[in-house]
Amino acid sequence: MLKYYTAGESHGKGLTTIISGIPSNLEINQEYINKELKRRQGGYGRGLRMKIESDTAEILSGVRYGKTLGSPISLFIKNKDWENWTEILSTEKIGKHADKITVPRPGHADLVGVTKYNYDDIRNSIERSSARETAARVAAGSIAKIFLEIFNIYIGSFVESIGGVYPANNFLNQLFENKFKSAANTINLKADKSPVRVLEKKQEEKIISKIKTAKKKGDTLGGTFVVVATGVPVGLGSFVHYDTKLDADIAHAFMSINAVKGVEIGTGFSSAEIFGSQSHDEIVIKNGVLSRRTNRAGGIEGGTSTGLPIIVRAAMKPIATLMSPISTVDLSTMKEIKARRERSDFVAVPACAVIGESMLALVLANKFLEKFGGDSIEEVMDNYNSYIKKIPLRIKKNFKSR
Ligand code: EPS
Repeated sequence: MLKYYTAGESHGKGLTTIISGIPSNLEINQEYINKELKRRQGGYGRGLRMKIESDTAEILSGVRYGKTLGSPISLFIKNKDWENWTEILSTEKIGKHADKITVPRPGHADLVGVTKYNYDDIRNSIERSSARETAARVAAGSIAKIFLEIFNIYIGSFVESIGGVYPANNFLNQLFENKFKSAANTINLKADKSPVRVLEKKQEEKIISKIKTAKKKGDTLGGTFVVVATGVPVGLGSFVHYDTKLDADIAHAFMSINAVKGVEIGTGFSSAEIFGSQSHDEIVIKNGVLSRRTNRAGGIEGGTSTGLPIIVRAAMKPIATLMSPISTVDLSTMKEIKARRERSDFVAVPACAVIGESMLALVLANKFLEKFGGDSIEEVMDNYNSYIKKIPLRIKKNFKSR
């Protein structure tokens, strides 16, 4: 239903995204998109590139007088750094080529890229595999968020840990115990105030000191982050086929974020260590309606949303560019050597959490449109309202004692 593409090299002219399938008459607030892009750029531990860029998206198509037309929406984010790379990243044939990069960094796409695409310069691998591309995803994701918010679906995130430094009171437990009753974007009110997007002051101090140590040592760190969506109606996704499952789409979307190596929904891995009676969410009646005592399933059962908050946790590996590099092989001499240093981030977990919000928004908007799809926002609203209103009546009718 909803599709998007991104294009653009890290140090090229800019990044483009085309998003299709968004219904007509959705009000688009340019400020909203730019605010999301700014959130992605933040975080203690980022490198000098973020001092050069101040990302904003130019809308090239699909919107008229502030409202979507139902046609593909294209957005362009200019790379300010391009001015310094016009020759190295020239799209034209030029007389003198930039010096070739021949030393691959372990952990980056450098070596697999030159091997697979038959490149003669590692620069060609570096450019498109760079996490700069995620700016375009956040631009697309912010359109998905604007769409979801019309239906009171909100998304928020926080950093759970960096370099193994966890909070004393993990907010995740509150989510699993089904005690969090606010809209998920309220999590951002707190997380966005922290330079590392954590929810605890003590933990923030410990993390910043750990990042300082990493920087001093010329090293990098990864971490874990949590993305939550509230207001998701019961019934997005399905159990009927492997490719209809909501959790499968979420895992795919998160795993596609640069440097993410693990994705978990609800209590995920830890549920494998306990009894079923301690794991599943009991079905109860609260105020006359069906409800759950807990939300350890993270809002998804049978590949389908349960109506409870969607809880996704993901792990990001440490950044691959090290200022005190580890060993590699120079492809021009085939001799062992230390890897190349180049300008990079030391930590990007706070940004990764913001990107996770966009990825979840894109998956949920797609599944929402699969279920309630229409050409205009009004048509989608009618479909949604009719389904939501009739759920209790249908259950009552189908199961009344005979
Ligand atoms: C990245 C390296 C750094 C990061 C970049 C991702 O860029 P540069 O090589 O220009 O210093 O800052 O991330 C971004 C530019 C961004 O917008 O997130 C890498 O190698 O992946």
